[in-house]
Amino acid sequence: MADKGRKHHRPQEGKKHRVDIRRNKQTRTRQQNLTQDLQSSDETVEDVSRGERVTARGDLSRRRTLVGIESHGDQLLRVVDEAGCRSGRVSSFIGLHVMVLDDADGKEYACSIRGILRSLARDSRNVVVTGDRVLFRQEGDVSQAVIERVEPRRGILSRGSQGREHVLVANIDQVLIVGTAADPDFKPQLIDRYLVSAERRGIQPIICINKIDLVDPRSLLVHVRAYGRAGYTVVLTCTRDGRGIDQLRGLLANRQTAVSGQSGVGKSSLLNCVDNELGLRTADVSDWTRKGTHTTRRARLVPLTFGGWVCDTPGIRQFELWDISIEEVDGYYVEFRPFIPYCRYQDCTHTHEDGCGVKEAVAQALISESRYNSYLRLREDDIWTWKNPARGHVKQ
Ligand SMILES: Nc1nc2c(ncn2[C@@H]2O[C@H](COP(=O)(O)OP(=O)(O)O)[C@@H](O)[C@H]2O)c(=O)[nH]1
Ligand SMILES: [Mg+2]
Ligand SMILES: [Zn+2]
Repeated sequence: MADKGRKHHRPQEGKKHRVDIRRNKQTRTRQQNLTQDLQSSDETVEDVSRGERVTARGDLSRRRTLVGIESHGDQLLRVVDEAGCRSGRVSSFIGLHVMVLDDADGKEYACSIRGILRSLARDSRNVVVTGDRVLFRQEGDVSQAVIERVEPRRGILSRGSQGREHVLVANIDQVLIVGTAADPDFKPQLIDRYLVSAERRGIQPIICINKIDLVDPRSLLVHVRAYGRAGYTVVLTCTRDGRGIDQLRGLLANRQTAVSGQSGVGKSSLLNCVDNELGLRTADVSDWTRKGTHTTRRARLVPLTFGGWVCDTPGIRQFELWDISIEEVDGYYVEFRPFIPYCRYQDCTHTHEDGCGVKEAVAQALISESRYNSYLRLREDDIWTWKNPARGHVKQ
């Protein structure tokens, strides 16, 4: 069997690597070793697919500690010997390294990924993602470590890319949808797109309308009421005079939050206000000009000093409604739901039909006009065209 692989994983060789590491040239050595580890990990995948002999061999199994595979929903998980493993959370990606924040000592470890994990993932881009809970093992006495296992995910934000799911961040409790009262203009239909996306994923949304210093806040009341009646939490904020910041801080404390919203709405400014230790860059001009490259940037977790995490999610334009069809959108306008059963036609679109329960509810002011209008606009949006190339031009 895997002669090549076995040779590569001879324990002596592994030991030699470790001895090679000198503190004075730590960075350089570490980089080489990580690259090497990524290569050898890939060969481990072959070893495993060829049978169990790898685990049966004492020396090898001690190094590889492969015990088995278990399935959890649609995820395949690796069962590892937890002795010697540490638990942590993936905070970011730097080059080839996955940065993992250790639960116990709060330090960040640059990790590589055990090759077998790649063959367990349905998609190579989703092997390890920001927010993942992982078990990792330190190898040698430097801060070189390997991720051994990725825990089951919940609360995922993802986007579609060529018909496949690309997970942006895992294990979030809620999504903060940031819009503006002005500059750029207040766009309820955009907020509603994010809401539909959050509802689709079963993630609790919080709506934040920032820059209220630029308008008379009373002009927002009709919208705030509509969201409130639909059951959403709305917070009005201003980073200039601090209105709403305490309330926002309370909503973020001890929770893991993905922050969504167009560039320029004040996401970074808001986060700096709720936690002035963060020092995030704001009004980054390159954020505007590099729109195209946003999609390749990975999400980064930022710990809050008062507990909890936030994550600025890039690639937001693309991920919004990629896995939702126009026919199911009405169900994600949560306050429409009670009235849909009263529609005469089962496939009612609530636009032109007679005997429509939703339109009736709008007429009786049981559903707000602003939300209903945003529903109509969403249906007319060209996102449905690029989602279904057959219907027209494919838009990136
Ligand atoms: N008038 C006003 N401007 C704000 C407010 N919050 C942020 N800004 C400005 O909006 C611009 C974009 O802010 P930034 O935090 O970089 O937005 P991001 O792209 O969403 O992270 C900056 O020029 C900020 O100074 C606010 O409450 N009121
Ligand atoms: Mg920003
Ligand atoms: Zn209807």
